[in-house]
Amino acid sequence: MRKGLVYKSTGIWYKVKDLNNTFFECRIKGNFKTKNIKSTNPIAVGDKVSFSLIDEGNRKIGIINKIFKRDNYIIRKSVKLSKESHIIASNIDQVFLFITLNNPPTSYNFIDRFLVAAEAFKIKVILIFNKIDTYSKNDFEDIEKIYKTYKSINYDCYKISSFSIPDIVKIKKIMNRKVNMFCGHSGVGKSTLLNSISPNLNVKTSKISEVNNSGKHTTTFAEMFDLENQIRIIDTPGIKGFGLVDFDNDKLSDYFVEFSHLKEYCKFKDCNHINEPNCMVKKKLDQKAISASRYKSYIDLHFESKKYR
Ligand SMILES: Nc1nc2c(ncn2[C@@H]2O[C@H](COP(=O)(O)OP(=O)(O)OP(=O)(O)O)[C@@H](O)[C@H]2O)c(=O)[nH]1
Ligand SMILES: [Mg+2]
Ligand SMILES: [Zn+2]
Repeated sequence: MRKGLVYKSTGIWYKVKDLNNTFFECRIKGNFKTKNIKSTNPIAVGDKVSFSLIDEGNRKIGIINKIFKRDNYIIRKSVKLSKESHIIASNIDQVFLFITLNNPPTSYNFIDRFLVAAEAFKIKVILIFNKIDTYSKNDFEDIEKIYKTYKSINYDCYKISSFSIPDIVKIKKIMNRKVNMFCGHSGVGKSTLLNSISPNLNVKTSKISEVNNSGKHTTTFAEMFDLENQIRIIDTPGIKGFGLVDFDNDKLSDYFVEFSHLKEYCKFKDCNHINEPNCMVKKKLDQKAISASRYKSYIDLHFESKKYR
């Protein structure tokens, strides 16, 4: 029996590195199930597993027989009503959420959904405003607005170009000795930044479509890479929608970090911050101390989770 870490999963085979740094191609038995989590993929990148080797023709492959408990994971549904959920990666130290203004567009709603999913596991999210070299003066003002929304509620935010050496050096520094995950829509530049950080990887990238400013889903499977300084990066396929999975509506306001400490000043302990009198969140919203876009995302998610559960 060997222990290993999953570097890539196609749903059919898994690339697993054992404790001696040897990679094995692994499979799972048909009846393999993970407890309590309904996901389309029983095993995800970042999972710690054990496996035994068997002969297949003239080579050895692994059969995964156990998955160790996940510290955390990022899970999503592709569409709101879907029952199928997908674990993108597990056992992550921090996530880099890539945001672009219009090449492709990234909405507040998408960002906030992602932040809620990560906050549910207290996974640190770093917001990367990429492609800063492409913006006009007006674009830049718009991106500055989004940047300030998140900077002011204490998320780490960086405005970068994936082609700027000082930016690459800066980002690489905060990745040292960590498992870093790249997320965002297709075409935001996740694989490009990975190549900039580690040019010998030569990961595939492609231009976004000029017709509709959207990416071409170039990366098709999440994959982890080992870099110098014990940096691990998980590059992931672009995601369109981010449907929340298994989240507790009562906890939603805790996952909006700037709301969570206001709750104790609301009149009602179980205040939903919607129609209740003497609600501190609403008061701060009126005073513009809470951003309207964040509150709108909160309302959207609140009613969505009530409706679909
Ligand atoms: N000008 C400019 N272009 C960039 C930057 N980052 C990425 N790009 C370009 O954006 C396009 C898409 O980049 P990818 O790295 O393939 O995007 P991705 O996020 O990996 O996309 P998927 O794999 O489809 O999810 C490529 O043409 C890159 O050259 C940047 O900072 N500035
Ligand atoms: Mg990619
Ligand atoms: Zn309230």
